[in-house]
Amino acid sequence: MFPGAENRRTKTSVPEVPNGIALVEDHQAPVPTDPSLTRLADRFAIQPPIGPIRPLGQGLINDTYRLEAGDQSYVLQRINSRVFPSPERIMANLSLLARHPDPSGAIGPRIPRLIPTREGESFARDARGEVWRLMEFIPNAIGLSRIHDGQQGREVGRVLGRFHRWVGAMPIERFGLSLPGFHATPVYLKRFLTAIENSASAETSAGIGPLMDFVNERRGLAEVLEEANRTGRIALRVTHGDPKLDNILFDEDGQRALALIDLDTVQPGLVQHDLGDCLRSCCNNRGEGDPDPERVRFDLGICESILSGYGEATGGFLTENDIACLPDAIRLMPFELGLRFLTDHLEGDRYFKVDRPGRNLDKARIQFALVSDIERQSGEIQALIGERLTAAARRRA
Ligand code: GN1
Ligand code: MG
Repeated sequence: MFPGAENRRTKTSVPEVPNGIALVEDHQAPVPTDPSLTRLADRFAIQPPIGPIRPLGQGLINDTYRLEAGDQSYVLQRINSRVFPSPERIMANLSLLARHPDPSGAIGPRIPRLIPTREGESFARDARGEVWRLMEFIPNAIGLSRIHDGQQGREVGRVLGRFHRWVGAMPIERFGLSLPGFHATPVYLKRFLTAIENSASAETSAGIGPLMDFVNERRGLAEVLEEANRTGRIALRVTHGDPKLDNILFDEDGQRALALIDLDTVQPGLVQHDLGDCLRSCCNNRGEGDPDPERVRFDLGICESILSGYGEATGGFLTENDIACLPDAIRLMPFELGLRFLTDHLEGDRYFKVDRPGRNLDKARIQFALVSDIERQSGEIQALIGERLTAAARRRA
């Protein structure tokens, strides 16, 4: 068991719940269902009567609800149109996944099934033009608020590896860009520099100075993956885009990873983004929302277990160049997310949902602290990659 993971079910302040992604809302008094939500849900091909509809999860972009209808549970979601320019493209990518079931049934992890509208469309628009879709709620599954032991870490690695192998066999040219520039770190860097220029000096001085220095010292990092792709060292592949821990569902014992959810950002990208992002999320065992950057650690034990699960599931899938870019990717993803949180703070919290002013700033500090801890342990991380991935790739080759 990893340090700090004791008493997993009793000590966590937010309990793990089915499809749970930490359902804080479940512990509040039930809120009467908004009738407009019920009318929306009724446009999809489900068995009435439609029961209660409650907020679900902690996503930072879309609005997500759980609803009961007939004897089934569903996930109703409004896609944030300020973030995703073309819901049609998301849906087209999702139908490509649905049309390429894994022939052996053993490789592809489960993904939520889409429920069409009564007219057979994959989504519905409300009166304001907002896009809504309905998915199955995967039963008997839980979300974990943290990784507690090596078994869970290996499962995370395996499920991501199985996903990559599965989508890796699909024709990448048929996947559209559902979120263009999603991991274009140099563009995020430019936008950050502009936001700094535009923000009032009082705000810039209020604790932002050291963060600006932190970013300035690492400007070169922003380019590394794009450069490796531009020069042909690493290729685009179909990626998940957002494989953070919240988006991996486990069985009720927390022993096996069953499903990958939140597939809006499935698109051509770099597997390094996915691996880096998954490690960024899972190896920071205090979570993105911890208030204290001093306590942030990149947990090597979790990293090792995830890499070993990924290596087992993928064997020789990654090339030696792919693997050589991973240490940079592991530093890059928390750097990128920190930049995104900080920029959003400077721009007035317009992108990520926040529960209070200053939240994005605190979250940026946590991501940057993670970058620093990764840098402190770069030798060990490099060694783990060698043991768990390079060796596996050579055995397969
Ligand atoms: C956002 O909405 P959600 O919570 O699935 C974001 C990810 C970040 C993540 C950090 C489309 O994901 O890139 O890594 O927050 N998604 C988008 O928690 O920007
Ligand atoms: Mg997401």
